[in-house]
Amino acid sequence: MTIGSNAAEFARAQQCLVGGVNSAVRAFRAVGGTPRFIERAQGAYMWDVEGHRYIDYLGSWGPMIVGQSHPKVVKAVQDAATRGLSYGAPNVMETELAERIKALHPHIERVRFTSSGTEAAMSALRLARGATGRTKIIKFEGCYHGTADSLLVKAGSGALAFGTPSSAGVPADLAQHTLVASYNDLPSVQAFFEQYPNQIACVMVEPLPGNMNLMMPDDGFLEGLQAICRDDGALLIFDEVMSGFRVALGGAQEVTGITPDLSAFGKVIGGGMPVGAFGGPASVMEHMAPLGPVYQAGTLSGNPIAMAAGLATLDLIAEPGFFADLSEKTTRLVKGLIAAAAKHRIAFSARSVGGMAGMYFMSQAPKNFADIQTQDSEAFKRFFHRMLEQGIYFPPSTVEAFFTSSALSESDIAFTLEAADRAFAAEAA
Ligand code: HOZ
Repeated sequence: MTIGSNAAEFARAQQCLVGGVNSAVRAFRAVGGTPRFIERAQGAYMWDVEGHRYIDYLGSWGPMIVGQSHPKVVKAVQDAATRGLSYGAPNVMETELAERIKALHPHIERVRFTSSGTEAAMSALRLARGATGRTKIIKFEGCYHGTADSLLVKAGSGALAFGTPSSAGVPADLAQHTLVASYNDLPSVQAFFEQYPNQIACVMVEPLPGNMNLMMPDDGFLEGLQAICRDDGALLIFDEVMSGFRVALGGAQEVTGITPDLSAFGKVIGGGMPVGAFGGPASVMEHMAPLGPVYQAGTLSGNPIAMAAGLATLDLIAEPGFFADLSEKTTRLVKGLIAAAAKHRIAFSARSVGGMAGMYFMSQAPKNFADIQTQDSEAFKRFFHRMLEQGIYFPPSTVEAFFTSSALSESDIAFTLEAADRAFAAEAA
C-alpha cells in the first residue's frame, strides 16, 4: 500500500522538525540519501510510507528484541491502557519490574525508573557524585551515555557520526570534570587516578560498547576498572542501556562476569515504550530522595503502560532457550556476512553477542575508538544503501551496532545473506 513518499514526507518534516527528525542519526546524514518514514512495523519487518518492506536490523536501536508488535506485549499494553495511562502515584507493576531487575543482577538491591536511558545515565552520575562527594568522572572516548552535559564529551553514537563528539552548549567549566580515557586501555584510566587521587566519583563505561559500533572488552579490562575503582573509592557504573537484556538475560554483567557498583538500563526493559532505570546497592541508592539528598524525579517515571510493556518483554526473553536461539541466529547471520564479503574479497569483519552485532569495513574487528576510525566508511555507506534498496534496514551509521530479534526467521536470514552477496559483488565490481 503506497500512502505517500519518503522524499515528500522528509521535505514536509524539515519545515517543522529540526532537520526533519527527533534524533539526529535518523536524518541519514551519516550515510546520505532520504530517511525512510515508517508507516508500520510487525515482527521482523518495517514498512515505509511508499509500501516498501524492510527486514528490521535497527530494532528501534535496541528495544525490539521480541520483534515489533509482539501479541503478548501489545495485549499487556492494551490491558494496562484500559486501567489508565499515567497515575503519578505508585503502581504495583513498578515493583514487579524492579523485582525482575534485582533478580537478574545480584548487585542491585534498589532500582529507580526513569523515562529514558539518557535520564538513567544522567541520574546515576549525579548519584555517584552525591554519594562520594567527588566531582570528577571518567568516561571512554567513543562511549555514549545519552545526552546529559557531563557525558556528551568525546561521545559516540550520533554525536560521533556527525563529527561533534563534544557538543556545543556544554560549558567548559563542566566538561573539565569529565576525564576521557581510551577503551581497553587500563593505563589511561590509572593515569587519571594517579593525577586526581580521591577526586574521581565514578568510571562510567559501556561494558560492551555499541555506540562506537560493537566493541568487546579485552581480557582483564573490566576487571581492572573494578580493581582501580575499589582501590580509590570511586564507583564503577556499567551503562547497559544497549547491552542490558540484549546480549544475555543478565546483560554484559552475565557475559563478562564483572559486577559494577551501579548499572543503568533502558531500551529492552521498556519493550518499545520509553523506560530507563538504574540500580545498585541500597547503601548507594539510598543517597537519593526521598531517603537522601540527591534529587531525582520524573512525571512519567514508572508509567504503567511502559511497565506493562517491559514486564511482558522480560517474560518472553526469560523463556528457556530464548537467548540460545537468538545468539545462534545472530552468529549465523554474522558468519554469513563475513563469508559473503570474503567471497568478493572485501575488507570486512563482523561479530555478535546475543542479539547485538557489529559490522566493520576493515579486515580485523576493531578494539577501540581509534581502530574504528580507520574503517572504510564510504564502503559502508554504499553497502547500507545497496541493502536498503533490497529491503534490509541496518542502522544508518558506521558507529552503531545492529540488532536481531526472535521474530527473525530462517528465510529472513537467507534473504539478507543473498542481498549481502549482491551488495558485496557490486562493491567488488
Ligand atoms: N543514539 C541512540 C542509539 N545509539 C538512539 C538513536 C535514535 O533513536 O535515533
